[in-house]
Amino acid sequence: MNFFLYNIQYITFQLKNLNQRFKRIKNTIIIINKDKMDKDTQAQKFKVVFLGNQSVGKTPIISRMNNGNFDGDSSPSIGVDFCSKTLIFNEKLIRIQIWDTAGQERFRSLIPSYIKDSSAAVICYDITNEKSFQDVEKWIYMVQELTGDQTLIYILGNKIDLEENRKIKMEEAKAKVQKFGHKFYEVSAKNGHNIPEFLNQLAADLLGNAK
Ligand SMILES: Nc1nc2c(ncn2[C@@H]2O[C@H](COP(=O)(O)OP(=O)(O)OP(=O)(O)O)[C@@H](O)[C@H]2O)c(=O)[nH]1
Ligand SMILES: [Mg+2]
Repeated sequence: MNFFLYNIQYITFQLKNLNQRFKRIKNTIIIINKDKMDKDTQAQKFKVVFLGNQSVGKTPIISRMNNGNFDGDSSPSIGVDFCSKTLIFNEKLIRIQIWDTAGQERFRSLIPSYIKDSSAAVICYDITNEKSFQDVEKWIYMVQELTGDQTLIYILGNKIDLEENRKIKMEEAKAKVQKFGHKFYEVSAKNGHNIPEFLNQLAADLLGNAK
């Protein structure tokens, strides 16, 4: 038995222990240290693409999801970046490949091929920036044109730590998003608000959709 399988058995054992002790391990995410993962993991893999106008905070949201940090000095993305996150959800191993696209217009032509390939698209806007919210609709149409109903779509309103500068009311955003039937979260990459909840939902939906 190789080292990786041994690790999984050990983790499963620990999960069962936790289950007995806290009786609430189901539907919670446990992050696995990526360095300890074998490359030939049995994890189910899903591609997720992040979309949205420039400066809405896509890269900081991804960093917060990935390593729990916030870098206040992040610079605009160039092209498309990639990272991978492995986690356990409901005792299942899941690997999410995250594509971080650049919001600047000059990189737009790169984006469609990443959308076509993805199980989920996360469309972000900035609650302090009206244009970024208006453009959410364009992003939704772009995904739908390319994939029909094949791709799960999530809408994230970022920067809710800047409540005093809010331009988009939560009710307004909810109404618009519900019209399209997508899931919606207000988050903050800066203080981490609602990021675990979003990640939990994403993992549940991806596994729920997996055949
Ligand atoms: N206060 C606050 N600032 C944030 C938050 N998320 C991002 N920012 C800031 O918003 C600015 C823009 O962030 P970027 O990383 O350029 O956003 P992006 O969407 O990745 O932009 P592109 O890569 O150009 O598409 C940076 O100064 C971030 O520090 C947040 O949750 N709260
Ligand atoms: Mg970026």
